[in-house]
Amino acid sequence: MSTRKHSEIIREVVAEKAKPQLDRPPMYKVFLVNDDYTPMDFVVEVLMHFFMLSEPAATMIMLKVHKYGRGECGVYTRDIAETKVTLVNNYSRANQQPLLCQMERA
Ligand code: TYC
Repeated sequence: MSTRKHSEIIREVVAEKAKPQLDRPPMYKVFLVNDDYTPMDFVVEVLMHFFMLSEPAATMIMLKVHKYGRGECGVYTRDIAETKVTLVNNYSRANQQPLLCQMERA
């Protein structure tokens, strides 16, 4: 064994391995899926309430979903995206609507 102190060696190893915590967190896209049943007004209301969008912005996203099948509502960190998905799906079910909100890695 060398003469170096055990604590010195440990400090060196930890310093080598510890990655500076500078990475940005992974981001997730939250989007709505089209269906034939949910009223357009309900979707606009959801977009305004849960995604803090103005009525014109919410209407544009709703129409995009209606036309193309799905549309992005926002990009968030994982916890926030999961919370929005859960709140929107719970709210939709509580109001007897099949509106589907999903998330995926951005
Ligand atoms: N397609 C629905 C209708 O015609 C409207 C709608 C838009 C539903 C977006 C879901 O995510 C959705 N009433």
